[in-house]
Amino acid sequence: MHEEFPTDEPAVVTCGLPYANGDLHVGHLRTYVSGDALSRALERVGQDVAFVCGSDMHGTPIAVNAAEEGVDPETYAFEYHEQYEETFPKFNVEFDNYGHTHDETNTELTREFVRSWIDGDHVVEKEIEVAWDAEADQPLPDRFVEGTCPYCGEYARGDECDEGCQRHLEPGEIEDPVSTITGNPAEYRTRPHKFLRLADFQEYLAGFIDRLEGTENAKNQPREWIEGELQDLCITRDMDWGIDYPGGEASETPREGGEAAESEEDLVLYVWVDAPIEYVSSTKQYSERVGADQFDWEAVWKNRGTDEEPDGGEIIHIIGHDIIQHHTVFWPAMLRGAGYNEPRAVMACGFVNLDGDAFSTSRNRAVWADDYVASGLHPDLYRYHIVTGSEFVADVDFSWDGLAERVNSELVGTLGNFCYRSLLFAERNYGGTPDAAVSDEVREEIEAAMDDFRAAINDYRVRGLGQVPVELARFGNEYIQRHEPWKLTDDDPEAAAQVIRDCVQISKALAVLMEPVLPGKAEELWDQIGEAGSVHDASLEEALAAPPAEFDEPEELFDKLEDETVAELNEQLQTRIEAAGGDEESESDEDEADDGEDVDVAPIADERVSFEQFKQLDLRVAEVLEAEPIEGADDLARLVVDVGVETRQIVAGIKQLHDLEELPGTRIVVVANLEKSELFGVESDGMLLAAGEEADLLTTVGDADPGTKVQ
Ligand code: B3M
Ligand code: ZN
Repeated sequence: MHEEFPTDEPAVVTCGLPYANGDLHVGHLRTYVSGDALSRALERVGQDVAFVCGSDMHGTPIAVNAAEEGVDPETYAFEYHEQYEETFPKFNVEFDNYGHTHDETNTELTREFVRSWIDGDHVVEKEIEVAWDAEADQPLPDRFVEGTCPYCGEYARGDECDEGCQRHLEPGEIEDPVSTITGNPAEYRTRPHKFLRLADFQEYLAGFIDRLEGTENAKNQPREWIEGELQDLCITRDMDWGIDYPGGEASETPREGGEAAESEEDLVLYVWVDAPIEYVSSTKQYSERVGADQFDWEAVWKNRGTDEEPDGGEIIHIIGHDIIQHHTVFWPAMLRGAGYNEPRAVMACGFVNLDGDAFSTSRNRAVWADDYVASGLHPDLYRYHIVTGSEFVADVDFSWDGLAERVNSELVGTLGNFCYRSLLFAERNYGGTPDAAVSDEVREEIEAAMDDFRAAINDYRVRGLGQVPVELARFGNEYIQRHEPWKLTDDDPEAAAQVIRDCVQISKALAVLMEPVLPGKAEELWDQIGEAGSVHDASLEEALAAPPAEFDEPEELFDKLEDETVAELNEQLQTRIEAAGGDEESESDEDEADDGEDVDVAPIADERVSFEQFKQLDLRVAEVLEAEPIEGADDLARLVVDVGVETRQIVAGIKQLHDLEELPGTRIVVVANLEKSELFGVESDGMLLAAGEEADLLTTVGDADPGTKVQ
């Protein structure tokens, strides 16, 4: 349906807006680094692209924290906003525009959106029961109340069930509400509120979700919500902090029953109204700064075509997987209701763990952005570690040890090593690039890497962007080893020159290919080859263009991360966690729920089974050959696996938990002698083993062949 990138239309890449609500840690930076890498990659292939974001200034997360600190929310939010603005570039995250939701552009545009919905008759007013704190004599919007999720029974706060089913919760929905202000059980009061009638967009959304590109979780998870009954979305809150509801004429019209409308002055818009609109506002600010002839925000966002043939650019949202519903249900409806274009893609990533466990900001169990900066390590090392550490949709682990391992083997050992040995040899023997033509083999290898790079963009695989250059460098090392040019310089100088010419070309290609994930290091390499200008302005095709004939002696691109450094960094982290150890219970910031805290571990079953009983299970290593979603089923996927003696079809509830396209080739463990069953009309002949709610697949550490018995 969508054309491949690069397209002729301008594109916008956005990242979920950080709440201006506390220090950033390296876990928070995952989406921003991913967005930065993707937008750089799009630029490399010639896509006109703007990378925009901004701070989320409103909402109860900020109001609650500001109140706790005894400052007004505006002062509080601005402090963090400024801090974020300074932090992102330290990780080479270079937004074209970084605004915030409280600025004039966003305030104006948000009001315009809401007025369009009112004009389009998509807004209704209703009296609803909202949680109320009698002692504090105030309403309890969103984070001011906590209780039980009515859908899954988990502990939930205000407007989202972030520790359970991740659903958005409407005001009044939370069960057994307790005020976070006084700790008292909340009461209910009736208040008038405004609602966006999402049901008006049901049919539209059903079509939208079929067109949507991006990651599997973002494309699949919303289906059940869209196909179910769409509740009206409450778009106002009883609060002071936020953008005022733009009642206008509507406020003067009497409501049903003839009674005059209550003043709308006290109502502000729900934070999830003005927050995504900042994506548009930030793009608009960018256009205003550089001029519409250079980047036209309206060409991306505004639909000037027809419903059948909409006209607009490519909108790509990068978010954490806890806010999929907001971006695939509410946001497209909001855009549609205001005559704006829909997102082309939503990419939802997993969380970041620290050394195998959740980050915990209240326990200071975190590597803060500032800690990383203070370590003196190059930002690109972090970028590479986080981008390639796992599939984008899966959780990824950050640890100093993990970082060192990846840096030392892949960046120092493979990428840096190849470039250094090639360029040093070239400079010493030829003063730069030897005069020879690139061999067919090497040209084809570079072309294949360029194809992989384009495919990674079009498949929304940010991880691939980091893997492609390292793979090419691996080839380079193998190539240089195979030809041993140092043995050829005397006996066959022409052959030696040819090999080194190839290696310099690979180095140049590497600079171009690594720019999205390793932009700082790519620039250094570009300089080393004697290239003028910035690799940031180079197109992907430059990978095959001739390098300069002369360059200076190179330096090592990456330094080994020494054991002592890693030990020191680990120790610092440990000391801090221990120092903060006392206040494990203190729950003061919104990240706590995102961070998940410790997992509840079920007690071990009392009843023992005999070894004989265990042996009745025929557990086998299997290799996934195919994996595809089962149409119409929310969670099920159909796998074809090789169990050594034969291939089997297995149905598993992993559709939303894994990127199915990535599974073929994975070794798993299956119960091979389970009774056959039928799920959703598809026969399942076996069962795969997976751990926990996230269905973490069991695999083998070594290379046991398919069919090997697990015992
Ligand atoms: N500020 C942060 C979150 O819920 C929230 C994102 C807004 S994106 C428009 O992850
Ligand atoms: Zn829930």
